[in-house]
Amino acid sequence: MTLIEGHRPVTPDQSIPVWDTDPYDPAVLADPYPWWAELRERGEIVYIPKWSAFAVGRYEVTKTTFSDHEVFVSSRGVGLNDFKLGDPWRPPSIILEVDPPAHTRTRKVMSRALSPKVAKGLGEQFRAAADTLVDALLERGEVEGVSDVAEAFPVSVFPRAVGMTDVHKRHLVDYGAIVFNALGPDNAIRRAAMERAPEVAAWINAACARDRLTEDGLGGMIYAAADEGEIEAGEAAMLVRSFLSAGVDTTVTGIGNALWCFSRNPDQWEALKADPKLIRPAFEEVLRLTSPVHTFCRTADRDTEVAGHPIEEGAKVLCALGSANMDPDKWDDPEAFRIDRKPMGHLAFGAGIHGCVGQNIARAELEALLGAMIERVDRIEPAGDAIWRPNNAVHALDRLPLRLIAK
Ligand code: HEM
Ligand code: OVM
Repeated sequence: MTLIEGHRPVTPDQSIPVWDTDPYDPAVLADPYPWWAELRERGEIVYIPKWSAFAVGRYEVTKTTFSDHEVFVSSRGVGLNDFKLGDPWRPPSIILEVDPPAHTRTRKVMSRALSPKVAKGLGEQFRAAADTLVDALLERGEVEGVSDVAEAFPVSVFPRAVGMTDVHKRHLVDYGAIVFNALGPDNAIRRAAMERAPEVAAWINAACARDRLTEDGLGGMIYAAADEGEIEAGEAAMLVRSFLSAGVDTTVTGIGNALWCFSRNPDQWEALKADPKLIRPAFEEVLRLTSPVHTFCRTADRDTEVAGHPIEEGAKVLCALGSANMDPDKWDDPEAFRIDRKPMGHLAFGAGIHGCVGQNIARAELEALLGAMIERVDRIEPAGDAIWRPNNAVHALDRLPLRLIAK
């Protein structure tokens, strides 16, 4: 058997179905729904020889495995590569890629900076920016949903919220895609991302320095925690890096996917215009149905069991969050986009101690944008085919031509 760096061959227990497939095949990544259905069909857990990894995709087992942080650790990486077997491409995140007690300390600082109260305050700025953007879009009528809306909005508000004084929009969007592609195996997609990584990562790392940030933004709050002695100055820079890793491409994807949902379900747009209270549940439904982050992995730190099947120490388990969000045993008519569903317990923001610490900010961005849109946009129509962009961990559009018709 060949040794792939960051992987080691595993002999799965006989009770575990072996599936000769590649979850990171570009065709699967571009349209993961049939693959997810087969994953759920095949069992509670499957073994994928191509990457010496296990995979789960039914709702209950995915949630349980993903949130069992004592056995299924994050410190060995939340991608396919085991940090114990090969060095990660960048210094690990000190919130995402650590376990308690290290995690508890950094998480506290990040939770404070991204609290509901902070998000509420930012919401007003977000809404003003959204009003301006939507007016400009309507002047044009035909727009490219990904670049003109999904990318344009977060880069117009998030760097300012962080307090960045110098904004390279392209690097900010691309860094997220690189970080998420790096979670996959050494395939063509990851290699293409890694080619651009040195230049983009160098810019990002430099942008995390204290003297590149204002005092009154999210970044300033992290450095204030360093002044208080809660964390080291070097750790502050690393936590700002986490904002820039997780805070842009995710919301870009969430917005793109929301526009895709509404442009393909005009009755749901009508329902949203008729009842602004549905904005929040509508975004949760977008997240459930499209899962912007489709996969994160965990590593078994000791011999254990998944749904009664033994697996050994060092086993990587690919947790298909997107699949859990489509499990018909959990969701009634899962393929339907219904903005009044209120999909409590969806896994698009993860679950457990690592559950998305930025979710209040993400919701505030979407609330501002959809709020501005329902006041101005009568119809959102497809103006061409939607094209998905394969990414090893993100389920995102590459292109979404749209026609926006003003009220
Ligand atoms: C964690 C998804 C927006 C910052 C996570 C996790 C998921 C996720 C699934 C769990 C990772 C794990 O358990 O291994 C999303 C989605 C977003 C979004 C779908 C938008 C729609 C944001 C934003 C920020 C952010 C806007 C920053 C402002 C983080 C951080 C973590 C995280 C720092 C690590 C938390 C920890 O390990 O304790 N996100 N995220 N995210 N997210 Fe988000
Ligand atoms: C980080 C981070 C957090 C969440 C997601 C992510 C893989 C990165 O702390 O760097 O993207």
